[in-house]
Amino acid sequence: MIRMKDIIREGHPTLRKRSEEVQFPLSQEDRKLGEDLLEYVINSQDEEMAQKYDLRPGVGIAAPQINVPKRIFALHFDESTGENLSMIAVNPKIVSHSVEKAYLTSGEGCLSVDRSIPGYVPRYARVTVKAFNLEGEEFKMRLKGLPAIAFQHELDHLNGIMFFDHINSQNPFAEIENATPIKQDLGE
Ligand code: 4LI
Ligand code: NI
Repeated sequence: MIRMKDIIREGHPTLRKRSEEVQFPLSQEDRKLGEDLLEYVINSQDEEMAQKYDLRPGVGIAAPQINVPKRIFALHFDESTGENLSMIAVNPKIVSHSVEKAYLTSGEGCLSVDRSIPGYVPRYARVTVKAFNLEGEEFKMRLKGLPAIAFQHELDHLNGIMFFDHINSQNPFAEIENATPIKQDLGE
């Protein structure tokens, strides 16, 4: 089971590396990695589990965040987030995206960042993505809203990019052209 002590924090060099593609068929180890990542996000959203094991809540976590530089991440949204999506994405990619952008009005948080970094993080409003599941089957889907933002946040981790790299350093709350603000209440 992944705990907060297993999650590396900003400043660790692995968070700045490009992670390696995963080869199929998946090794037992890679399969376990994917399952553990999904288990973390599910448990972290369960108040009892989160308290008991001191897990910070998240909707996404990527393998490099536990110091494994492989192209795998997990996302989980349940009814309480107003979405219903759970995935383990292996070798994920964005195949196309909207011109329109979107951003969370409350900014973004990251399990590898222990401080709150204010500012708008511009993302594509809609993305069409492709990835493989643990069985090695390719899937394709269209995402919008928070799932689209989270997918881009986690894909960035596989490329050594942190969310704050995207924040306007002159003015963190500068208006973003052609963007929809997303007011998201999570956690209740
Ligand atoms: C409890 C139970 C307010 C502040 C609002 C909590 C279940 C911030 C938002 C959650 C913010 C759940 C989240 C992300 C933000 C803020 C991630 C709470 C889990 C809110 C997820 C990857 C950015 C994703 C919306 C600095 C660890 N998650 N909030 N950003 N929630 N959560 N991100 N932003 N301001 N990060 O953090 O999983 S994309 Cl679901
Ligand atoms: Ni993150």
